Amino acid sequence: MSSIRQADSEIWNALQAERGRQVDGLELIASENYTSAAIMEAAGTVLTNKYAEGYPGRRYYGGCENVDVIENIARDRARELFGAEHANVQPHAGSQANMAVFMSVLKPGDTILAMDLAHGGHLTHGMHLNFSGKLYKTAHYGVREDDHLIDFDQVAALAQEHKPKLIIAGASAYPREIDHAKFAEIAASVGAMLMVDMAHYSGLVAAGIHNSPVPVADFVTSTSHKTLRGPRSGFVLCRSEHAAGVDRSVFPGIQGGPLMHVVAAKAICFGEALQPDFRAYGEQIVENARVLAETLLQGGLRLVSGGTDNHLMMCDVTTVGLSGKIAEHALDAAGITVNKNMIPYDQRKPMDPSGIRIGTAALTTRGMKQDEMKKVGSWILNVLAKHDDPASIQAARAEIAEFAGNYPVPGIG
Ligand code: DSN
Repeated sequence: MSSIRQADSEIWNALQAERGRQVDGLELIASENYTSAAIMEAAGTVLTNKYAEGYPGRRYYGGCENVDVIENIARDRARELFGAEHANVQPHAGSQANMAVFMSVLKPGDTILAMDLAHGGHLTHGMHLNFSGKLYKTAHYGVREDDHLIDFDQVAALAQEHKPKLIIAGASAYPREIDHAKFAEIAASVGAMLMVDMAHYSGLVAAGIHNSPVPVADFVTSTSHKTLRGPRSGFVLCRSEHAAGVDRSVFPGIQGGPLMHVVAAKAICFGEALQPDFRAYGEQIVENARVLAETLLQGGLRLVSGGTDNHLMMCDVTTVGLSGKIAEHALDAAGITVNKNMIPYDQRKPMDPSGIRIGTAALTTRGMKQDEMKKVGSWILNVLAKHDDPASIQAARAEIAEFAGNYPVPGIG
């Protein structure tokens, strides 16, 4: 890092400030985590210098003998970890993984059926401003108003009505385990293919805690940086019959040269997730979320679906007289990072919704357990209660920085 300091003080200063933010604060964004030192190092290696368009053994550039070894290891580990017939580890991110699947099986104007963004879905699941909503006709299912669980009667009815070519399961803001087999049954009943976007919970699938979509879905996509704890990137798993289509779709369909430094980092991530201790990490994420959710419920927050059985919870902060935006800002000022989020049937607008989304993966990586979650929950409740009292917020920030200092961030300290 000293070369950055010498070469570019502006970037160095911002990096140092970010390092301090990550060490001193409580990271509760449900889609974030801390990579191991090895993964972070891999992302900063000589591999960033190498072009490798194509696939191992079939490249459009010379000098690919070493990156071939790396990509083959990444693919093999991804297949082993998730029990998949085929893996493509080149997508730069989750959006590209989803786009690659769409491009391999859909034509513009085809219909997809996916979860509504306002109920917990993702932008690439047919949101009208996203490429997915512009290129394809989209029908959206949601959760029931009374219990906030996926409304499978609605999914089945919409599938019958719209006869989608592709059904998408998976969500960015859904606090419950998803029944992939049920989605597969509905897809089969209307002759649709099934894609599961497991980006948020792929670490829980790898740990054997969340049911795996791989045996029942035609395609499974994921990012690698959320509960899976790898570098910021994506990948696609699929059945052998779809392998050539997905590969062609990633390259040359939507991407040029893969980011080989990130592919190496993904290989290390898959290797780490194959180790026996990854299961304990996954179990602790879920247990931490359960305890944090209980603490927040006891403190008067309403939780979407009444709790959680994965790594995240959706809190309705209007029950304590706040909006999501005000809650996010107050928590940020105290060193607690969350994101404001729409909750199902929200009456407010996306830029100032009723909810905040909270996840426990990153704090679990720092070694925090149930007792720590009770403390974190109390800080959240106190900061929300004193959101307009700068002295209280500053006092909480100091306490949190001292507390957080006891839990090292891998690769940072
Ligand atoms: N934007 C991510 C999230 O925060 O959930 C999903 O890709």
